[in-house]
Amino acid sequence: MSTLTYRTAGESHGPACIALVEGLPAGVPVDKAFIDSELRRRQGGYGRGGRQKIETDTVNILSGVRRGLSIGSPIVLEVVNKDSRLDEAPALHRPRPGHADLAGSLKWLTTDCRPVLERASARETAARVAAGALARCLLRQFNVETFGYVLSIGAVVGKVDFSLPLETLRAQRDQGDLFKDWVGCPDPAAAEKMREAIRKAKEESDTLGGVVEARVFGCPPGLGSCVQYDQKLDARLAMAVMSIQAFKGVEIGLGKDAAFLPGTKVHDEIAYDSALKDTPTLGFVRRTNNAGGLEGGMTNGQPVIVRGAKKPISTLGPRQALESVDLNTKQPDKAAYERSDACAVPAASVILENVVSFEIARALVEKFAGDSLTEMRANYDSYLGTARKLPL
Ligand code: EPS
Repeated sequence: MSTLTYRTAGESHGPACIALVEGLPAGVPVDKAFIDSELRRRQGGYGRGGRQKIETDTVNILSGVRRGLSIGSPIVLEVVNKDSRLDEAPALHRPRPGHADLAGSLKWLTTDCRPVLERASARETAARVAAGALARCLLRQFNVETFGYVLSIGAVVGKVDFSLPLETLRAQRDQGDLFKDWVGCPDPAAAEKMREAIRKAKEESDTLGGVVEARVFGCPPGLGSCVQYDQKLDARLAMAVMSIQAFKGVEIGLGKDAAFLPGTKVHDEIAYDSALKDTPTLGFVRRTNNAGGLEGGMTNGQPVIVRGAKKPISTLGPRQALESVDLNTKQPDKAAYERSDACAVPAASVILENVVSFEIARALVEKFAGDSLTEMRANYDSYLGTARKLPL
């Protein structure tokens, strides 16, 4: 089975973050400027700390691309760390509650949390965003588009009107200065309250989490599968989202709220509109999309809706340091302080958008497998053409 995969490597203060992407068909136009713009968005957001003033993330494409087109071989993406000082970075003995410090130190039998935190750091998401943005170069060829945004920060919850055109929502989401006051929420009133909440958290040396959502438009039906647990697209999305640093929850569509409602209020009734038969819905329309575009682990032609809940950053300012224990002395002490962010929820929306996109691209490659984009497109057109003729 053809598949699209990626692995990452790199420490937060090592020389670089790396992604190795395998299975991208040949002939996909690779838009380096787009990958760079996603990396730049990931660096932004109100509440980021000092690190982003040092870094200017851009991608170096080290293999698998010739004259702007993928050639079918493994693709190595590199994002260089300017703040590279892994050997000089000091040891850390007082684990931060909520971080990987304690669990990782016990796992690797050390009292220095440094190696653990270096790999557990969310810096790794630079590689994942690069891989996701590369996968979006393929999705683009099939008119599949992902929109990620911030739904809530702390107690402030936005309300987004999805009857508005996507360009309007994107313009609203992108309001503000990326490196000063951007919060990534397409509800201007809520965005202002989010800025205020982050300002207050910073002032109090505290941190804030939030909920981010990604919607994927233009997916044909039948991506993923119901036949085996590890082929269910919702399961794969859940794993991808839960693997993002600091994420503690994931939902598809209505998510956990579906458990509190009767079936009559949850399931999306099916209608047929022949005027829409040439769209990826094949004409099967729904008034609601509580399923979040996924039924039985497969896309149903409706937009895919995925949410992730991110906990507040676990490195708290010195004034708020939480109780911990010195791993060398076993004596009580305050948790170590490392330079960090007060809020990275806006960045998390960019990470979610790209991580979700990669999983959609993986499912697309599996269904319409081909060594080249031309072959994949032929398979895609043939499938949709046949599906439109049902019953055969
Ligand atoms: C992080 C700690 C901070 C964050 C980092 C994640 O890094 P530093 O210790 O270098 O200041 O800035 O996130 C990034 C570097 C990034 O690019 O997103 C952590 O401990 O997880």
